[in-house]
Amino acid sequence: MSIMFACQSPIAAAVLQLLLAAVMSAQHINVTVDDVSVSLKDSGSLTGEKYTLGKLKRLAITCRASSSGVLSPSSFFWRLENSNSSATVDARITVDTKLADNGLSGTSVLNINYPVKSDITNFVCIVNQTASATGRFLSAPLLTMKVDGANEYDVAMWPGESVAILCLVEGNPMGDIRWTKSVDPAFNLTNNNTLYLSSVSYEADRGYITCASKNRYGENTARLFLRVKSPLSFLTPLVAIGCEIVAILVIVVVYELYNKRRRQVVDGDDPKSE
Ligand SMILES: *[C@@H]1O[C@H](CO)[C@@H](O)[C@H](O)[C@H]1NC(C)=O
Ligand SMILES: *[C@@H]1O[C@H](CO)[C@@H](O)[C@H](O)[C@H]1NC(C)=O
Ligand SMILES: *[C@@H]1O[C@H](CO)[C@@H](O)[C@H](O)[C@H]1NC(C)=O
Ligand SMILES: *[C@@H]1O[C@H](CO)[C@@H](O)[C@H](O)[C@H]1NC(C)=O
Ligand SMILES: CC(=O)N[C@H]1CO[C@H](CO)[C@@H](O)[C@@H]1O
Repeated sequence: MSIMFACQSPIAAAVLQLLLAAVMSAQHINVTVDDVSVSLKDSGSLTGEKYTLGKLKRLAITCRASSSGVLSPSSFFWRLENSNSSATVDARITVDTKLADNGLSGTSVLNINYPVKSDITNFVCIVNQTASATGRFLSAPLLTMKVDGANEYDVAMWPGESVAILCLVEGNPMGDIRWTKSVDPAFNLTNNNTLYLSSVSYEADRGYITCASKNRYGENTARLFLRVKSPLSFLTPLVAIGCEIVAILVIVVVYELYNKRRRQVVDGDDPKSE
């Protein structure tokens, strides 16, 4: 009966078709998202590690949806994982959605200009609230070493002191943590983000401390130099002060001898004449 009605009235037929399309698109949406891998560039520092994503001017995550019904640009919605608001609230992020001529499929590209560390998260593409897929900004781990909350590349310590070195890892996926000491190849601590060294010594601890992390997108390391002072190093300033005292004494004695000699010449060999 409805088919008959549709055939008799073109307007009614069009309405029916749209309703049907809406129902079908809700049932048959197929979303795929391209994984994008990001390789991080070392900014070139020697000690300590600074990683910048800045060399990548733009990152694109693509969400493809196909449907048995009609899609529109507003069918696509992007958000960050753990957030309900649109990803495009961030001015660096734009979305470019293109639909096929028949409206049955579409591609929505999320563009991130000048990616920053906080972009290392999952972006979620939702199509008409019925299908969603996660576009992952995947990266090799980023590492930062901290001592007492500060980024450190060089830590000076006296023998006997203790230190807790924290290695922060950011990555997607996360990655492991491995610690090494340049002075002790047998040293092995894994999967603990804190390296605690109690009562450090010049022989056993002075050198580079490195933390490394690897995932399937790559490996990065961060290191700091643990400058344990030599137990004898307090002597150095004492020796320097001693040398200065000797030098001053020598100058004073030489000057006195010279003066005495000059007076002897002037006064005619009579030092008691003062
Ligand atoms: C639906 O998604 C699958 C991957 O899950 C893909 O292989 C297939 O080509 C997609 N179908 C269409 C019509 O795009
Ligand atoms: C997102 O919205 C849902 C309900 O719509 C709410 O339960 C949830 O707490 C919200 N999450 C965030 C991170 O705002
Ligand atoms: C370090 O220890 C872990 C387990 O604790 C082990 O899997 C790994 O092979 C060890 N590495 C070295 C170099 O000894
Ligand atoms: C990590 O190392 C710290 C300091 O040595 C230690 O107190 C802690 O128990 C370790 N944690 C794990 C999970 O091994
Ligand atoms: C909930 C939601 O996002 N619905 C959208 C589904 O797609 C139509 C266009 O086809 C949009 O107008 C709706 O806003």
